[in-house]
Amino acid sequence: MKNFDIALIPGDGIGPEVVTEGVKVLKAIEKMDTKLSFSFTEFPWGCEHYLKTGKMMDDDGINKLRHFDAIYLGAVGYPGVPDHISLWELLLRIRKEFDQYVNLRPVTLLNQSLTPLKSKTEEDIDFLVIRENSEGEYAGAGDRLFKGQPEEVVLQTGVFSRKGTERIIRYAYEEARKSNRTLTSISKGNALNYSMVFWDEVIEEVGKEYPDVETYSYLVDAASLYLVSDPERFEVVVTSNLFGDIITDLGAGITGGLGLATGANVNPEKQYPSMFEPVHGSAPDIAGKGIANPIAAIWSVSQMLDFFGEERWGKAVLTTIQDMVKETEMLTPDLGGNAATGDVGDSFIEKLKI
Ligand code: GGG
Repeated sequence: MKNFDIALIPGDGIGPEVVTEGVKVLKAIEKMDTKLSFSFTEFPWGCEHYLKTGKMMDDDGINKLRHFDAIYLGAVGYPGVPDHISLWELLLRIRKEFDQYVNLRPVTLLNQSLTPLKSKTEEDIDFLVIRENSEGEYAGAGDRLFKGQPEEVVLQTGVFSRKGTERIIRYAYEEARKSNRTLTSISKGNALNYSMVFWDEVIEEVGKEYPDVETYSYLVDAASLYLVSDPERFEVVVTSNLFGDIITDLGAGITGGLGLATGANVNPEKQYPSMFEPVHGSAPDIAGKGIANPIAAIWSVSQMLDFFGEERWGKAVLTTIQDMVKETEMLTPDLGGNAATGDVGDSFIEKLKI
């Protein structure tokens, strides 16, 4: 019997609603597979906690999370708490403290009717974005001088270390090689004349170790155009922290929206727990209405199962997602249906099989 210990951080807004459905799926798997069990410990961290205590998480929160096999996060951010505080004091803090330097964000069209790109099919939009997740533009380095004065100056510094850049590019090359796909690097070396020139150099250097992997390199502006006009160009994509965040929202836009976008924050060496989350935020406008789409959060469960080495179940969850989104009877309003969050979760469990 294998047991996996999971820390739950449902967070804010629709976070708790969608995490409930993901946990339902894990509990259903436990019932169907006598060799697997999951235990859950919930942490009530997020904006409500901040408004009560002045902290997004406990002071010793990182130590509390350290021993778990995985962290399952819902969403962070809510009116009344500045977004940069909710992000930096919880989500980004966990990514950094646990060196979750790989962010895996699949961009896959599950049903042709969901893309605004009229001529594109499911075969045309299917790629994996590997986003650098520990430094770059999200280094948190900078300063604000002469605040509020005419001479005010604000600095936000990107940090691209050789170690950080090489390891993400190597990870992406390994993924492309393993799956026999092309690798596309997205950068901006013509304008960002230190960081992105360095990024492009590292792509070239590491690429020499992978002569079997066909490599392309695009400026982020050109890549944004191709993502809309010609998404079939992309198979495995590697890019920096900020570009990865932006490009995967664009990816969500061409595949049916953020209700279908998942992300795994991975520490590949397994020195620390990895964290699984839907890409979407807390969506305060629909929180509490019972209409949030739980599919991205359930897809995160599939990524978590793959990460645990339970690929059979990871695939079963993904196949059920694909079937449900194709059938289109039991979908939430963001995908044109009228089902409630809990009904989508219940129906998912009825369909799930290995
Ligand atoms: N699901 C987690 C969440 O609330 N994400 C919101 C967000 O703004 N994330 C930014 C990022 O992934 O860098």
